[in-house]
Amino acid sequence: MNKPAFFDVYRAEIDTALSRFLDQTSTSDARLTNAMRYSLLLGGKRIRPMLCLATAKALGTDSNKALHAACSLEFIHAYSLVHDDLPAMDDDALRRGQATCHIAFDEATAILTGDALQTSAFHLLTLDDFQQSDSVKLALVAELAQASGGRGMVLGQAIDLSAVGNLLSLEDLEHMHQHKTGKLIESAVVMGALCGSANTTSVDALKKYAKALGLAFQVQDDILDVTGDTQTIGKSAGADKALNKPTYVSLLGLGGAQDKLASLYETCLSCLEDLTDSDTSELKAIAQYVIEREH
Ligand code: GRG
Repeated sequence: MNKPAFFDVYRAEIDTALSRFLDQTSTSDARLTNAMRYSLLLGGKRIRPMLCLATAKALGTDSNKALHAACSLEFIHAYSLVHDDLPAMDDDALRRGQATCHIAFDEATAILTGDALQTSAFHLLTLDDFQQSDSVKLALVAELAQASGGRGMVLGQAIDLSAVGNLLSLEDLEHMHQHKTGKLIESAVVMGALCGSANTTSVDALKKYAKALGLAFQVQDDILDVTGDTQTIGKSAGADKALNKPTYVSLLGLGGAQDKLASLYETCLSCLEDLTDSDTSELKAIAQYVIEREH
C-alpha cells in the first residue's frame, strides 16, 4: 500500500526525538551506546509511537506534548526485539533487514543493550523537558510498566516460549498475543490518551480499537511469515514454521487468517465511530496500514 503522507512527518519527528532521548539517557560506554543506537534507530516502522501521537492528536493535543511517551514505547519495543532475537529465545540472525544485535556486536552486549533501552524508556518519561504534570508522568510510567512487564509483554513472551511445539487452542493463542504484542499496542493508545486528557468514554472506545488493532497486527505478522520473502519482511521468512510455532495460519489456514484480519479491521473502524468529537482519520489510516503492510 501507499504510505499516507503523515507517516513520513511523524517518522522524522520520532527519529529526531529518539536520537535526542538516547543522548539524554544513555551511557558513557561507546560500545554499548553504539549497540543501543544500532538497535533503536536503524529501520523499523515506528507503529507504536505513531499510534501514540495520532491518538493524542485525535484528542486535540499537540504531538510535542506526547513525544516522550511515544518514544518510550519505541525504546521498550527495541529492547524486546533485541532480547527476542537472542540465542536463548528465538535465535534469529536477521532483524529489520540487518544483522541482529548479538550478531553485529556480541551476546553480552545485546543483553546489556536490551536492559539499557528498557530502563531508558522509563528515564525519558521523567525528564524535565517533558511538558506534562508529575501526575500524568506517573500514570505513564505505571501504564508502560504494566504493559511491558510480567503482566504484559514479558508474560506473553513466557507463554510463547512454553508453547513451542505444543498444540494451542485459538483462545490460548489469542491470550498469548494479547500480551506479547497487544499490550504495548494498547498502551500506545492509552498513553496518547493520557497525554491528551481523554474522557472515559473515549478511552474505552480507543482501548477496544487498540485491542483489535494489536491482534490484527499479529495476524498479519503470521500471514507474512508464510506469504512474505525474507528480503521484503526484513527477518527470516518461515521462521515460525521452522520453530513449529502455533500461529493464526497454522490454526485457521491462510484463508481463515485473512478472514480474521478483515473482521478485526472492521472492528477497528467501528470502535472509532464512537469517537464522534474527534478526527480519527490518522487512526483509521494506521489500521489500514497494519492490515496491508508487507513487512
Ligand atoms: C523478549 C521480553 C521480550 C519480549 C519479546 C514483542 C516480542 C516480545 C517479540 C517480537 C517477536 C515478534 C516478531 C513478534 C511478532 C510481532 C512483532 C512485535 C513484530 C515486530 O514489530 P514491528 O513489525 O517491528 O512493529 P519494527 O521493526 O517495524 O519496529
